[in-house]
Amino acid sequence: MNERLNLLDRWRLRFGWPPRILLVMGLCLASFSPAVRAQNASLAIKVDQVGYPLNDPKIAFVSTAAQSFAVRRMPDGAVVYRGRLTPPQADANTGDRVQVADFSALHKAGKYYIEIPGVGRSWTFTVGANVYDHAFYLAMRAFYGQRCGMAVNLGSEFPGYSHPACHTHGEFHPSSGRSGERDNLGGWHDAGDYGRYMVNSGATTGTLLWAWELFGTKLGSVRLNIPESGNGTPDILNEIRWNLEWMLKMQDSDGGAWFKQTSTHFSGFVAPEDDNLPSEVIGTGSPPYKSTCATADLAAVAAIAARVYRPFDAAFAARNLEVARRAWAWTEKYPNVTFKNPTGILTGEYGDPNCQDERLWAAAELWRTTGGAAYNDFFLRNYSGYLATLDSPPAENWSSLAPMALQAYALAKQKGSDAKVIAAIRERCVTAARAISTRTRDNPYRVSMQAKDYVWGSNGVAALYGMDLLIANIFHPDPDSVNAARDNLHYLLGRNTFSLSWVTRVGENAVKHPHHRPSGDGKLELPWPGLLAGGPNAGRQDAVLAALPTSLPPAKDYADEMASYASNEVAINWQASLVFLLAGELE
Ligand code: G3I
Ligand code: 9MR
Ligand code: ZN
Repeated sequence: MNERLNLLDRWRLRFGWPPRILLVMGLCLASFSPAVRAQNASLAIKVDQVGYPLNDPKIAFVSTAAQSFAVRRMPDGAVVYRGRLTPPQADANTGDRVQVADFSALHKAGKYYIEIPGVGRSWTFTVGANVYDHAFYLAMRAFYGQRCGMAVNLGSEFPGYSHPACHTHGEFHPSSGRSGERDNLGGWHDAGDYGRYMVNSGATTGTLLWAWELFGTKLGSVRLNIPESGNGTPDILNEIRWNLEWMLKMQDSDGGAWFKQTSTHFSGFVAPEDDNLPSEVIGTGSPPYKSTCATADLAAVAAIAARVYRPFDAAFAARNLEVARRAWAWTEKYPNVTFKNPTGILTGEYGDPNCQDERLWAAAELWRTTGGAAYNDFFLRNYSGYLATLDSPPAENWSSLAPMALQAYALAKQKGSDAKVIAAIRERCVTAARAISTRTRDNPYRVSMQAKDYVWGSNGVAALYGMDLLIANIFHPDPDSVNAARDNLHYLLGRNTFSLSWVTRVGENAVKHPHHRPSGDGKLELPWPGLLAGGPNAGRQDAVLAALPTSLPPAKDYADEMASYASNEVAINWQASLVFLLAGELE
């Protein structure tokens, strides 16, 4: 011992501190320096890990007893704001006792964290202009990563995140009424699996096209760094077209659309190019083989595309219109052919016993695009029973299209629309938005979510609340609606009981193990970027969730585990709702 000390002393005198000791000292010092302390952030402090716009309310939550907080600047740790926490409020959906740290008065742009004596520090966040730009870029570009049938490469930003063309071998399954080869290359992988499903594509593509129609002035110049970038068409429309082209190919010559194109069963957790199961065009199993929900969704989406793409590619727009009209005509002949998995098919069912709401949506979009009286008549004959669906978002937006149908009619500026009906729809949306924003303000975590909303894909429900609030804000501008919409975004980006950002690679503590085959094939350490995980699900339809303590309240029924497909899967429909919400929040 003595000898070692002497050695050390002699070394120190001659050469200074040995490198190993310097390293240890460095680490000790570093643990006090704000730059690295983020690793020790306390999950009891919940912030939006992306950030807060400069002049917006800025609120963090604390789920452990404390009195005061400080906001510190990165990287030097200087205190820029001090405040007191509000008394705790019990939150039934999480079981947490929640205190509020309000630092809305902080108006200086920068990167910060919150510190609470005796508790610790938060993840870092930004205050400033354009805080959501990069999150929007990643979330929209995530669709590019889901492309099927072509090689994908995220480039130098995410080296190694690439895959060769996948699912290139396709064929008609006997349930389609046809046989033989049919590749239908294209489209987006639906979710963590590699299937392509028309009805989920419908809500997704419609939502994204709406984001363009409503917020296009903010989106037009966003470059997504995709193969089509620079071709003269805005990138968001380039990306959407990849899926649209596949949807168009799913239409049979009689105008009807097959339901889905998937393997017979889910593949293992392999990379897309390693899934060699044939991609089957799947139908209902008996004449007319096509499904009304799929066909009506195609009609709606193609009708929107017909007006959106007109300035950029008139021929493509015209093709969409033709598809939409023929699809609509097919649904008139077959108003409710529903789909169930045929024998031997085990992939997602997207079961829906009623396609009337899909038809209502198609009618509204066709009316909005063409002004054809028959579409208006159909809408006016059928809309009234659906008004109540505007009060809160559906659990499954892929199966409940009535809200989009009604909103489409009220957004249309079509000569000959029924003004009273438009007024009634707008009134219902605005009244709902008032109730939702009041409830959101009173909720301890300031989310619009109610206990019933913690279902499969609940994060999509949170995003849909945001979407409805933003649409209501178009009908009747109201800062409360905009703030409540953003509160739901804050929830998704980390201001939640888990202090977790549910968008991969967005925020310091983002979801790491989504149910997503390309991320989980064992070749990559971190998941593909920009993807929204499903979220807490009190239905608990997988083994991971089923093993959680039964006493957990609904908003806690979540696990960041790959095996939890019922709470941690990514899916294009809730991804699209996130993109819409982010698009609405861009400055
Ligand atoms: O709405 C009811 C609710 O009232 C009830 O209390 C609750 C009880 O469990 O169930 C709720 O319905 C659930 C519904 O999701 C809405 O959350 C169903 O049980 C549940 O089975 C259904 O899950 C669907 C899931 O497929 C299983 O069919 C999801 O909506 C749907 O998004 C999901 O979609 C899958 C595809 O099949 C395959 N690809 C991946 C995709 C995403 O996970
Ligand atoms: O990976 C599948 C996911 O995309 C689906 O949403 C989910 C429910 O249909 O099913 C997943 O596949 C699981 C299958 O249903 C049961 N065996 C385990 C599979 C996941 O590894
Ligand atoms: Zn594929």
